[in-house]
Amino acid sequence: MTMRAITKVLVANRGEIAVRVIRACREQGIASVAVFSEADREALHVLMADEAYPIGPPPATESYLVIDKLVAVAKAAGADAVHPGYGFLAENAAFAEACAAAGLVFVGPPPAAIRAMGDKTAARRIARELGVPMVPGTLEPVASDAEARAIAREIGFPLMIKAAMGGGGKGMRLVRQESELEAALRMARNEAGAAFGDSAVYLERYVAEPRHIEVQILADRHGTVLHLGERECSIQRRHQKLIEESPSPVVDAAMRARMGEAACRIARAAGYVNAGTVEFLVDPEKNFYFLEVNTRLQVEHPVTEMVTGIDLVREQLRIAAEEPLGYSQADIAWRGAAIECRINAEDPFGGWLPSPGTITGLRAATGPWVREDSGAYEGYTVPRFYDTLLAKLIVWGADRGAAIDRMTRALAEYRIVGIRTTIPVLAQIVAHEDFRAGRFSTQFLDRIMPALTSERGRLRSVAVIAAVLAEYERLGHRTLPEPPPATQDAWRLGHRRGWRRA
Ligand code: MV4
Repeated sequence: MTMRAITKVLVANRGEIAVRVIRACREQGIASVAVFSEADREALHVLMADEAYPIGPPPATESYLVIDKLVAVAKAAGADAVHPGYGFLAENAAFAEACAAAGLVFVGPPPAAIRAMGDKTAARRIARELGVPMVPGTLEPVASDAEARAIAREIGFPLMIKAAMGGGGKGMRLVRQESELEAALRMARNEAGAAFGDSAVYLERYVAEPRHIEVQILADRHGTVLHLGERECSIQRRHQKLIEESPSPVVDAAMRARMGEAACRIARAAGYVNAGTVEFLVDPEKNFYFLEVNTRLQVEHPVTEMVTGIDLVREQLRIAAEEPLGYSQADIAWRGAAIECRINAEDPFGGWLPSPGTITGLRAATGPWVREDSGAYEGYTVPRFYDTLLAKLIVWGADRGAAIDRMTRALAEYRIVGIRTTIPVLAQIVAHEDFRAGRFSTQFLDRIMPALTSERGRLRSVAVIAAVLAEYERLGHRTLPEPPPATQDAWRLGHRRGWRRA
């Protein structure tokens, strides 16, 4: 049945996703090869892989992004396939081609599909052809300011200018009125040129207060294309997602079927193979609009795995080996609810600045229906050269309320000492009544952040008062008869200094 045997995979990535791929390989009896920069000698993926090879200096442009080095290591190590993870070269058609040219199976879509979906206007033309709902706007990049002005008048204001080769919010501009158009076009073109080496931009009508909901698809080499339902990804800050979940609190079975069918039709028309994601905006009236296709495994893939029971990395490897999926849409069932929190090495109360450094204490949350996908361990030093994502905490519950309760418990258990992380702000978001009610859009975090920061200020004041009282007591004066009981804190040990709350 297997037409391209995969026995050894080079993992062209680092951090938690490299660990995730190595684990899937090990479960399939596939050997794994890690690569690492000089900053990643002690990284977890290096410790976990069967073999590991150095690929150069810390900057990714001199290591994880150098196609020739990765292909050379794969060949030298005797790998027969390459998994790109997400980020770095995952959506680089030239990398997929270089792998193929070297006789390596690229664990991802065909280069032509990567290239086609990289151009957002090409993806829009496919969606238009299929009659998939889409935000009104241009199907080609705008050629001139004069053309842009004429089209903008048809679309109406406010509107969005987007980079044709962009994605993830880079090179994007909101234009509220015609007088702003020219300057915004210039800025968007400059930004797009600098970021993507292509200054082409297109126009779309602005959708206010949207939700970001995406559909996971799987496609094999034998014509089976199916969807695994949606992920709700609206809880984000500056296009960095913080919390994702599946199912979305606003999507019912009928809407899931319609969005899933639209996603599968786009995948088929694009000649898509392997795992992919079709992004939609959803307006407050629950109308969905096609946005773009991500031709990679996503950070938030675990929530889909938790509700469908399907191991997406295993399926990616089987598809790459030219095996048929072996099941159909009717076999996909969704059970319960899953939530993922991204734990980043950032200080949410200090301007969200990166917080690299040594993790002197680490106790991850565990227990029933709790999953942790991490690249960290106690004693590990988080390098300053890469994305700040340290770990993902994923929980499952029989329903959304149970999943929220479980995430609340898991976040209270999680301890990271030595560096700042996003854990406290994640706990506050999960505790928010609007989050529990499912009442939020992509604007949610910007709206509630000031309150979160002042909460921190209040806790700081409490901590200062407590410190003063403790000192008063140490000097022999009586204050409180008993220490106050732990509330949110799931640990009551407190014997080791390092485990006490900061
Ligand atoms: C939009 C939009 C409103 N109207 N397009 C941002 C990332 C990129 N993939 C698409 N994005 C948006 N496109 C139209 N026509 C609002 C956003 C947007 C957004 C989308 C998803 C998640 C978070 C977001 C935050 C701000 C704006």
